[in-house]
Amino acid sequence: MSRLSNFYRRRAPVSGERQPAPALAGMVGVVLRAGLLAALLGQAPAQAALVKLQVSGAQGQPLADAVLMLEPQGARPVVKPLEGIDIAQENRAFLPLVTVVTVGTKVQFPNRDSVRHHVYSFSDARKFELKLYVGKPEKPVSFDKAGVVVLGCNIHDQMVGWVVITDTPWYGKSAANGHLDLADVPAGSYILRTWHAGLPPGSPGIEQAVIVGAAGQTVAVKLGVR
Ligand SMILES: [Cu+2]
Repeated sequence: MSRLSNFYRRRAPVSGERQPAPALAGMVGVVLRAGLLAALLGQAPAQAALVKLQVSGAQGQPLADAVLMLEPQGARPVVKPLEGIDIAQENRAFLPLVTVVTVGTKVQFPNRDSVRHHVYSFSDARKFELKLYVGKPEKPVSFDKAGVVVLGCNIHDQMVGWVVITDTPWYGKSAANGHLDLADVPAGSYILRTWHAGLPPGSPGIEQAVIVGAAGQTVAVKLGVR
């Protein structure tokens, strides 16, 4: 609703500006022709919609840093690895605390502290260790399998972080208000998987079925996280 009203506000003619109507009419024509072409070729028109997600905890409080992944029930499109992803160590903590990447992404672990860290994971999705280092380790760590990786440091027991690896292109992290928008989601049937650091250790996330229509979808996710 707010997007629509913004759209009209932006397009409202001011004195001297030409009316946008002919350009809009032209765009509608192009969209209709694209749909007709797809129908003639026997394909469903690629309708992509906005999915609005809201994550809350046991007391109804908004949950930040939940990872939401919309997994298609049918064929899954190939995902591209992300570029330039860093998980830093700063003030003896992982930054960011929670990172979500696509399968095949290589992550650098720069140490921005003056003390040495020794980053490791014992998780099935990716076991590794970066032995005592300062600055940038020689090689990035490649995350090639979907799942959840718990990061730790051999020197500082209190350090903990998470990497969630996904093989769907529709994913993200909830904001401080628990909200996440996923854009350009094709209409269809999905499993929405939601993971949060407050779920029991080893949890792959909570699943719920979601149908996305041409007009999009709004989904509330409730986790038993306090
Ligand atoms: Cu450390």
